Amino acid sequence: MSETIFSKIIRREIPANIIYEDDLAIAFTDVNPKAPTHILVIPKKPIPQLDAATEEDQAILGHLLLTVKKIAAQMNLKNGYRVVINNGEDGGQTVYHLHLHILGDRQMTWPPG
Ligand code: DGP
Repeated sequence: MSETIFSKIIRREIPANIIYEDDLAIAFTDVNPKAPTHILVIPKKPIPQLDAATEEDQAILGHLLLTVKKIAAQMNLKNGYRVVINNGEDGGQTVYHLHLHILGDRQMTWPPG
């Protein structure tokens, strides 16, 4: 399994603005925000990317989406928000620990760049 900067955030070895945590997931603000609200939701299990998830991870993947919804309510994103998973090189993934971006508090455009 992979070891990235996000594993260090989970272990509190480097600082992060952690806004949510439970047994399976943790969420913190993105260090390089692309919207006024930009949060990363990650599993504590270091799944490197969506492509590496297996049937065994089904409950974790579902949990991550429900956690997104909970955090959106916590952050008062009443007008909507965007959820993004960058997978692999063409997807623009830079940190190989699965993460869901929550972007909010501005109007998103489509298609994304
Ligand atoms: P992605 O391109 O989908 O792999 O996004 C990785 C995101 O992680 C990127 O938006 C910046 C963020 N990031 C990278 N290193 C750190 C860090 O040390 N702390 C925090 N809070 N965010 C980080």
